[in-house]
Amino acid sequence: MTLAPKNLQTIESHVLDLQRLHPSASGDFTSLLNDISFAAKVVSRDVTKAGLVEDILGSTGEQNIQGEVVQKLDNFANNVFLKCLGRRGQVCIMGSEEMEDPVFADTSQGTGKYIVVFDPLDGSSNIDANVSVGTIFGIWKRISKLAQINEDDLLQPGSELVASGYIIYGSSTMFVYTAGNGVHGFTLDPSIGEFLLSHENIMTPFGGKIYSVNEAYEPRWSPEVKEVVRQLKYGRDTKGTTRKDAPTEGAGMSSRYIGSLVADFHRNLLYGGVYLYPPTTEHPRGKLRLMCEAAPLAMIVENAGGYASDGTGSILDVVPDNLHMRVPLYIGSRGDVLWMEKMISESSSAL
Ligand code: AHM
Ligand code: MG
Repeated sequence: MTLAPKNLQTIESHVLDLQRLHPSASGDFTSLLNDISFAAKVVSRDVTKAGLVEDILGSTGEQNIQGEVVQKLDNFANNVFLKCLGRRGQVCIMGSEEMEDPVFADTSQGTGKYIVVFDPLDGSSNIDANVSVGTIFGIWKRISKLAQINEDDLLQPGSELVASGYIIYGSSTMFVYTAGNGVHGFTLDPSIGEFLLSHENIMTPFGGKIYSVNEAYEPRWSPEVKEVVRQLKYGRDTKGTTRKDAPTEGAGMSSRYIGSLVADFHRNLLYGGVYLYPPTTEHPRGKLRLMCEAAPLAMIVENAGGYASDGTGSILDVVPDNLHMRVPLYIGSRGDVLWMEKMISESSSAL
């Protein structure tokens, strides 16, 4: 018996197919995605052998702009992406969760058409315990002339993203991206060093059975968030009335929380479900960052049929006021997120 190989399309050829749909395309976008996939392979190689290499685990002893402990691998991944992105001058600005200020890149060899914002290693507080971590990226287009690039080019809402994606360094390494033409997942085959198409056109269920939230923060939530999570859990409100307008009416959901956004998001995208990081007394505007976490994942989820909200409206409509702006995040199955948004905005407006 001969075994037929599964789909052997690489991410590079997938992006090239996309480029062919736009005959006037310069190839800048294709080469930028190639740069990202190359950086992802380098990070994957080092994350997966982290426990074996001396002096790579643990923290650097420093804090980032968010006041969070910087892991050595955060720094490493950040440097890899900075080095690899825009090698042909396609990128004019790079922003990273790990750097206070954006980097204005050398565009002398190219068009400087794109802005890339990324979280090089999300969930890195889990890394020493071998839990899945990830990279998240968003790509916007410059709006000003090359010689006049300014903050407006960087601070664009998610609705202006031209592409976004994430890489999950898990039991296998996966690259998931969208350029507005569906969401496609590629699994790294380490024996040939290529990301191969494994999940074509991912669609997320309208309603899910999983909710993901750090429930230990319950005492620090607003009453409306407490009520939302209660109804996700029990399928009914405090008076025993069945959860209304919900895709999974009447049934309580199950809970899964890794504490690694990419991993929680990826699982819920495939199985259906919601991830939420609501405001807490510690983080009244939410903990997660709009530009390098919430907006790129919002583009992914919307292209997979889901939805992302800040509790009042679409994440994609939120205009950043700075590179590190935080937002509350409710993301995943469309029906469930719309229901949460309605619950939260109705009770807030009743106050
Ligand atoms: P990070 O970018 O510094 O890793 O922080 C983001 C992470 C997410 O991956 C995760 O979902 C969340 O923070 C967990 O936060 P908490 O420990 O407060 O539940
Ligand atoms: Mg992060």
